[in-house]
Parts: sequence; structure tokens; C-alpha cells
Amino acid sequence: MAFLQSHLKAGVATLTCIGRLVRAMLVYYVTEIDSRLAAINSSTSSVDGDQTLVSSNTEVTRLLPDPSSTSAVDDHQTLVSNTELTRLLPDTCSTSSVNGYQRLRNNKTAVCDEGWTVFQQRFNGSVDFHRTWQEYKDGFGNMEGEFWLGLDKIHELTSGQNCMLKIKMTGFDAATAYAQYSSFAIDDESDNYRLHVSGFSGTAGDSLEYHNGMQFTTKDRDNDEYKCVTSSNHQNSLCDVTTDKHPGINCALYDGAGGGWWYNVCSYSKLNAEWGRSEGHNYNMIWVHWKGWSEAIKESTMMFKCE
Ligand SMILES: [Ca+2]
Repeated sequence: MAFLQSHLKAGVATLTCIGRLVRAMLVYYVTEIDSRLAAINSSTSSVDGDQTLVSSNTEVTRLLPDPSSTSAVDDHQTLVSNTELTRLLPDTCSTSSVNGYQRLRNNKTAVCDEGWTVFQQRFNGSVDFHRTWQEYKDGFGNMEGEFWLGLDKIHELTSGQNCMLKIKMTGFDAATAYAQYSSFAIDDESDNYRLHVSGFSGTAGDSLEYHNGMQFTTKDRDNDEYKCVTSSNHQNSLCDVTTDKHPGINCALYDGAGGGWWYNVCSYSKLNAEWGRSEGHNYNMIWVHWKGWSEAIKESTMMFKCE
């Protein structure tokens, strides 16, 4: 009897030991699987669902595992090269879901807004827009703040395509409005970036129609229609009414620092004018059909989308 009891105890002890071992192994594997899944989920993968789109190669590269040690994946980890990442970037804003600064496939950058390419952005007056012809041609400012993309780039990115224009505005009273045009193009420098715009829709009223067909004017290059032949300009000391050759008053210098624009005689809109609350009639950023001549626009975003 004692012999049997002894063997039974030994058998139970053995089974208990095996059970503990199996349990320990299971705990180990479950923990390992959990940690691997966590590592994979927090690193790079093709995620269905909450994929965060990262805007720069630097940021994407930073997220990749170190090739030598930190990957939780033993076999199928793909280390993605910068070239491959660049290939995955969008061609233009129209295929980007990013709102804001976006690196493009061609290694250039853009500021996107719901699929539109932003070419003018103002909201706090931190950048001076009373610039020269060359500066409006090349672009200026900070793409993560206030900026003008540049007339050459606007022409290059829109020419030969069917493009739309959208302008979003906010007043100093926080009211918002927009103007959209189903057709938008500007000529190249040989025709002084002449504006072609039509097909208005929106809530701000059409203060750009008056500027359709106009060439671009800056403080140092007067291509506006306010010429000496304009009757009210005959008294201006710049004009010689016998020849009418002089360009007369420069609209970019008329009623304050107007900034570059497609002035006529002179403007129903000028969104590149001096930023600030209105300092008088036609002085700051205006969009006459929405806020009149004397109430300034606080924020503007001008953008195009092409197909
Ligand atoms: Ca003029």
C-alpha cells in the first residue's frame, strides 16, 4: 500500500510539474505574440483604417526600424528606401489627402487644401506683400505661413490644363466667404501674366470679373489700365496729354501699398494689398462685392485645381 501511495504521489508531482511547464510556455508565447503585434502595429505597415499620412520623407524615414536591431519582425521586414518613399508621394495636391505642407513626387513641395494647390496665403500680416516684379515672378514668403507661390510657377502648373480657381476669405469679424471660378489661367511673362478667369460661383460676390483680361502690375512695373488717356488721370503730373504714352498712375501705388495684382482702373479686389484693419477707402485687402471699399479682409487663401 505504502509503495502504491508513494508512486501515486510521485506521479502527481510529475504531472503538476509538466502542467506548470506547459503553462509557463503558453504565457511566454502569448506575451511574445502580443509584443510582436504591438511592435508591428507601431511601426511601418500597410494599415487598413487609421493610416496617418506623413508629410515628409524625413518623418517617414524616422519611423522605419533600424535595419540592424530594432525590428520586431524576423523575416519579412521590408526596409523602404527614400526613392521608394518618394515614388509613393502624390503628383499634385489633387491626389493628396494632406491639408497643409506636402512634399510631392517630383521632389518639390506644395501647400494643399482639400485637393487644391494654394498659391497665396495671408492671415496675420507677417510677410510684406508690397514687392517688386521679380519677387512676384519668383515667389516669396514662407510656405508654412504667409506666401505668394510665384507667377512663373502658377503659369507652369496650370498651363495646358483645365483649371479652376478658388478664393477663401475671412473678415476681421470672423465671417467667411468664398469665390470660385470654373476656368482659370494666366499667360506667361511675355504677356505680363495676363489673367483669364470666368464661371463665378460662391458667397463672396464676383470682384474678380473686373480684372479678367488684365496684365499683372507691381510697384515697379505699371501694366494697368489707369493710363494717361483715362480722363480722370489727365491732370496727373506724370501725364503728357499730347502723347498719352506714359502709363500714368500705378494702381499698385494708389490708395496705399497695393501689392501686385491684375489691376484695371484700378480694382474691385486686391488681396495682395497691405495687411491690416482698414485704414481708409481702397487701402487694405479688399473684395468689394463682399465687404465694400473700406472694410478689410483679414485672411485669404487663393488656390487652383486642374484636370
Ligand atoms: Ca497706370
